[in-house]
Amino acid sequence: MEQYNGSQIVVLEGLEAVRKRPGMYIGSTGQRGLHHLIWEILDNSIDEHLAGFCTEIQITLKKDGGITIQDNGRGVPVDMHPAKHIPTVRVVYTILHAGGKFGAGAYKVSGGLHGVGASVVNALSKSMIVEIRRGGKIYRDEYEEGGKPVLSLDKDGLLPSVGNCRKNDTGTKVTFYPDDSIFETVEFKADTIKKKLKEIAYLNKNLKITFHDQKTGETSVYQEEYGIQSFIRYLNREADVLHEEPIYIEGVSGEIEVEIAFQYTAAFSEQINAYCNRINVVDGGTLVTGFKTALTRVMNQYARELGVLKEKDENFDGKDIRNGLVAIISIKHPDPQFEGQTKTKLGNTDAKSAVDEVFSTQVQRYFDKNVEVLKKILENSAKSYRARKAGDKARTAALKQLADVDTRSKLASCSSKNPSECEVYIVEGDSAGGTVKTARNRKTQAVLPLRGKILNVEKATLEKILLNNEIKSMIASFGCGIGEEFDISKLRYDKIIILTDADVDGAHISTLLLTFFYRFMPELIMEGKVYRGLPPLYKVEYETSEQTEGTASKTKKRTKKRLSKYLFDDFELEQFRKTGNKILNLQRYKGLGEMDAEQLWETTLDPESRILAKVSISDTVEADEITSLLMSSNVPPRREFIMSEGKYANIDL
Ligand code: 0RA
Repeated sequence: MEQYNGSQIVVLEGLEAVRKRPGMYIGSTGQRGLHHLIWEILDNSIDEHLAGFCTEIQITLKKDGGITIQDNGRGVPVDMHPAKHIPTVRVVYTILHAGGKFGAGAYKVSGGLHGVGASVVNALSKSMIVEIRRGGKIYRDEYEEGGKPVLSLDKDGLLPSVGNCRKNDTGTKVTFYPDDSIFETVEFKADTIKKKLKEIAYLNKNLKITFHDQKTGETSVYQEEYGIQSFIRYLNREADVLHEEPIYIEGVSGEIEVEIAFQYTAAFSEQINAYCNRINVVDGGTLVTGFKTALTRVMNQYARELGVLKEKDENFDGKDIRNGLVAIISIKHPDPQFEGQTKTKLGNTDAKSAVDEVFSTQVQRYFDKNVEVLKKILENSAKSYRARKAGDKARTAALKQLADVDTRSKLASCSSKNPSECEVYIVEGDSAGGTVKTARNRKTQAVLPLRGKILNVEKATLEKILLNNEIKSMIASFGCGIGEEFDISKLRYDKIIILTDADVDGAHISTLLLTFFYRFMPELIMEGKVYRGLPPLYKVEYETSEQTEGTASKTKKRTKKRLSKYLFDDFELEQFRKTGNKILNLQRYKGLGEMDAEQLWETTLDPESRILAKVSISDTVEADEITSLLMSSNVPPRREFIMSEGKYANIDL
């Protein structure tokens, strides 16, 4: 007993430290930190799944604000902990840094980033209840006010069993209530949880995850028989794929397990998402290098064998081979080293060789059986290779031509040469361009009219892209180059403002432009240089009822003034109709061209009164998804996006 009391005091001091500085352990005390608590507890159950003992996890969002995470693993051990002299379960939930790592070798693989342990969750909870089924018995332990044990132990210092169950009915059930004196909010968001569970299901093949929300009565089940293969299908659901089935590869090298799924699309881009122990290593690292090296080597070998590359040809560049590729790499590593400022890059050198070895041996097995798929991919690489070769020529040609008359003449430049005060309006159509030229402030506002639709860069080769007149004009007028030669410090303008009509076509043109920027000059968007101008849809001329009432009947005609107002969408018009003002004239602008110079200045150009929407990229994976959604030849979803997109001022590409 002496022993027990002594260690318990140290334990509570540890948990108290967590309560004093929660941010150090879970990042924040806002929404993010709050949900981090769930991921912590969930991680323990997933670790049990990775160890091969858990097939099902249930998450219940309770009516009373608590949350329960239940698994059918082996159940946390309840025996006497040899070093701490309290039941092991209490060690797991009350001693800092005990989770997962205790009992050396208990887990081969553990999520290294979240791994602050279940005791941190307990420390930040008003109440936690753990129920364990193990060896035909049910055990319970309860904690209050940041991890203080509630129940007494028996004479042997163990938890008494509270009931019986079938011997093979094992598992762990944890319920906790976050402490509202620590968190800014203690309301869990079902959508946040569901999004995470979906990703977990993709990364843990066959694991069945059930989510139940007691508040709405809703139940969702997440289970992916094909794991990351289904993830690829999901990412490519709107893309033009080159082969129907995603290619799936798995294998083990030493202690490292490797899984890769990939599929080629017609898009002019590559996307590789990497995970180590289910943690998204957004900055890649050794596992990505291993994959790229192996892919380039294997595909060049095949290209030679099949005669796609002739003896005199140079090898394909890695970029040629990855053109159109969408891939997920997921490895399990016993001792991951996460590097970089944000710990999102894998550093283990053995991960590189493991991925290389597994990928190259397994992918050859696949291609030997699926020669048609191999040929399609090689043909795609060859296309990119030729485009690149032609692109080099085209680039030189394009750069030369940029100095030539035609392209530059379309740009009506501004007189100031100070980029911090200059803006360029990219305007749809020559006629609107003409009006903008008249209306603008010549000192600071340049105008670049575009003729018709710009090229869909997602569908075109680099060669075509660089020969496209509209694109050449843009590159020339921005002054900062393109692709690898891009240099934002040379940008001639502080703002690039896209000005299109307020209709479906206008929205389409602006998304084509945004795709071009996103693919070839992404820094423009990331640095917040790109905006959309929002021209009004209506001009209403009216007289206020107030005025009419307050005017003597004789003088009425003379004092009655026509007022006018610009309305930006149908909603504003509806609101205006409710004011009861008498509408004398309502004009709907079908395009920018219908506005005269003065109107255009007031509504769209004057920095004092115009409305601009800044374009931003909040999440690259999402942006890639949206871009391929917008650019695919699958029309219905594209239309839907554009139509709703047009209404909002915030464009999160
Ligand atoms: C270590 C050893 C054993 C089980 C667990 C940890 C375990 C922990 C958690 C946390 C949530 N669910 C869990 N499931 C299992 C069992 C070792 C054995 O039975 O030999």
